Amino acid sequence: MFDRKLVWSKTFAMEITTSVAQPEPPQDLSGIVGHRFIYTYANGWQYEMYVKNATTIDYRIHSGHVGGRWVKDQTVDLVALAPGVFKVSWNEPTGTSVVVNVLPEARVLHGTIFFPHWVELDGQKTVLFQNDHLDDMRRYRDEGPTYPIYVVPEFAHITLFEHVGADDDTVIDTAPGDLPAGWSERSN
Ligand code: FER
Repeated sequence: MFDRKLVWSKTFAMEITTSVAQPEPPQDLSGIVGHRFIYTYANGWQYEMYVKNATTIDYRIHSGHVGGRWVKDQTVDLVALAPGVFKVSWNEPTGTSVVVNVLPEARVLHGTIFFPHWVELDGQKTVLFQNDHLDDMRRYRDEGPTYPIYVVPEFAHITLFEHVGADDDTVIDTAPGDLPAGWSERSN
């Protein structure tokens, strides 16, 4: 069972174990690698992320400004900030940058998306299976306009969190719009 007090003490009340010489806390990523999660941001946007391994995610965007977009094999930086507290950061070929903090046990997520201005103006250009259009995305990125950046910081509730195993290309292999009706509403 989820022991809130234990998680609180391990997360916030633990003694200082880092130093300038050793700033990195213990890196146990087993609570997020090989997991799929679906979450809905406070603005209503629904996302699905699969942490394929310690450096790679696949994802689908079920609704929102760029709903329908999906991506495989995006390289990310993934770290543990504390036991059960994870941070995923990356930059897309479109120029969009994303930082997502994930607390699976608490079902809390906070994402900050930094969209280039061209994605704010015409997000539909990015609504596709990005892997088949990487050169187009890089060209749009380089054409801009980049500024002003559209910053979207939002909390989300994690509605589904499940272990599906690492490095499985079948976890996310279908466009968001081609899934059975209500597929992303499955929760646990
Ligand atoms: C997320 C927020 C944004 C996320 C992905 C994005 C997989 C990607 C945005 C984009 O490239 O348009 O929580 O999780």
